[in-house]
Amino acid sequence: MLAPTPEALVPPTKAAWISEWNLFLAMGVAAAVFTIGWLVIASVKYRVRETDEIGPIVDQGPEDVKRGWLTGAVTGGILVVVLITSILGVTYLYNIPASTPNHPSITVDVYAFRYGWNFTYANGYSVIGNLTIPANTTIILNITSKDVFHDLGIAYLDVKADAIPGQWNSLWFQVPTAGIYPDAIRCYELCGPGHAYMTANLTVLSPQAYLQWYDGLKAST
Ligand SMILES: [Cu+2]
Repeated sequence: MLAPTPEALVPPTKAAWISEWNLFLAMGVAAAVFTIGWLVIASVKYRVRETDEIGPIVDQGPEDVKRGWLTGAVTGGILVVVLITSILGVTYLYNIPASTPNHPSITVDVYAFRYGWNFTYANGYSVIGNLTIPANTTIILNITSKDVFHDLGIAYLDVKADAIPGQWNSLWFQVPTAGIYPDAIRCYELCGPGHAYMTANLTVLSPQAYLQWYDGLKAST
């Protein structure tokens, strides 16, 4: 089974991050064009000419107040749009989709340790270094640590959560394409000399193949 290119993967969580990023980029570019553009126009339009008589600075009264309100409204508008979309994006990403009979989700407990990842399934099957999941299914990872702080991240999917001893953190994702993703799961919190090698493979099967694999497992400790 060949691994598809990372670009082929646009799971919902990643799509949410991409649209958030694009919006911030668009607003940043708009703010830059507005600010730098105005700076250039103003410095040409209001430059000192030889014929100018230098006098005291004159308060322009209502004109200045109008400009002040306009600047405030533009800045405030940008901030409000960024705030609302951030709240919507974060709410979506942290709201784990409900499991339904038609779209059942799969929960796997993840125990981080120096230096590896243990994945424990609902039937008690436990494995180190490889997470097997079905494609097009909501996967929920409940993550904790057996020793120090770690951080589980899957760059292909744009998901990441801290692994903290005595605490459970959750994340969810879906992978649209079956394939094997070597070392897709990595630690993102410096945890000791073996940190760089603290990886695990992600194996994504078709839902039918996953069921077959899961049914064939014998619970191990
Ligand atoms: Cu680490």
